[in-house]
Amino acid sequence: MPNPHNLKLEAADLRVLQLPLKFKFETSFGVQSERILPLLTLHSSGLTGVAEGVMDAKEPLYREETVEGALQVIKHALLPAVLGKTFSNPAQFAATLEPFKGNLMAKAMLEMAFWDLWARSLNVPLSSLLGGVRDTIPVGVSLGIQADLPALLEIVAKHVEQGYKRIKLKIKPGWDVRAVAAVREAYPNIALTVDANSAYTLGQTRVFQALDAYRLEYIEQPLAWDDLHDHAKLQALIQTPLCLDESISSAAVTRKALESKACRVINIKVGRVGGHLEARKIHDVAQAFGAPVWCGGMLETGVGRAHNIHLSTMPNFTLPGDTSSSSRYWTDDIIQQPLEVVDGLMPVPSGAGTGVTLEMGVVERVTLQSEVIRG
Ligand code: OSB
Ligand code: MG
Repeated sequence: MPNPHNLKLEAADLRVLQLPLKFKFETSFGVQSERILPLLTLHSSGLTGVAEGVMDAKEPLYREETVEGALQVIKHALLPAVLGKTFSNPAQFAATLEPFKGNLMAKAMLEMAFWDLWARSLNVPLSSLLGGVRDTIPVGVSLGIQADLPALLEIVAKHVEQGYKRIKLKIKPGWDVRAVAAVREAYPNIALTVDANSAYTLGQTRVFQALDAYRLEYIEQPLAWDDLHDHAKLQALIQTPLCLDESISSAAVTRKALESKACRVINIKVGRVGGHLEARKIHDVAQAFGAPVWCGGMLETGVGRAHNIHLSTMPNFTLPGDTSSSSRYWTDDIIQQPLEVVDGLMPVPSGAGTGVTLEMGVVERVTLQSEVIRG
């Protein structure tokens, strides 16, 4: 065993994978039928730490980062800053990346892989190092825009029957109040939310005033990804809590969002905010404001899904997250362990680190490009 207080990063295995989704996922910004994702493995004294990136494949439609842009930053700035160096904890590791501005999804890959490596070196689950308090996490499901209302009611029925604890509907102008009204009529009592992925402006406030009638838990990211000010204006005009996703890039932004009443609920995606340390800070800021948080998803493979699960064990993750069963998304996931929801609860993997291991046969089969970089 290496000295866990001194992890020398010897090499990085950086790949790009292409994985077909079982379903077409339509949001206000586009239709996705596969994921193209970077996968990073950090090596130290025979141990590994693994993470995936959640940036857009080619077009920056969710936020600004893309896979090729991230690879550039990872290869030319982030990995050179850490490879060959020795780190004794995630704070020290994150401090090394701190001078680099933005590129939070790229940075998150390195930071998350380091946490996994560190937890494995200490032989404990990632959740215990993060301060987790649960061994199962409550989860809901995020359902894409459907062809028509019968198709929507059918897919909602299927997931309600599977026991998911909350149903989230993707909305866009023209697929909003009618869709919500139909689902609420069929299911008067389910926990229901909507996610607009920034598709509206304040000029469409009437849509959200109409949605107030349907007892939604919250409305996720109705307005522009970088506009807290208009979210605060909208929040003042409606009863339903707003939840921010795209807008929440750091604990500092979270403080401003909650102070200015731009939202009352926070969606945390560890892959979006630069890693577990920042995710935990966001969790803590929200808790101090009395605002619940939940863990969002980016259609992750089992690798990112496992990181999300460990993150979700922290105490203020009181609302169901989007980390639904791996088998919903993938015919062959890239990890060996199943990550399956039972009665709306996802078990937290109990092994060291994320508790999941790559299924290298599948990884090799779906690898588009791969490179080993040494310190
Ligand atoms: O806004 O939460 C989002 C997927 C891709 C990009 C953005 C979002 C989503 C989802 C799916 O809602 C969540 C999941 O099932 O992983
Ligand atoms: Mg969202």
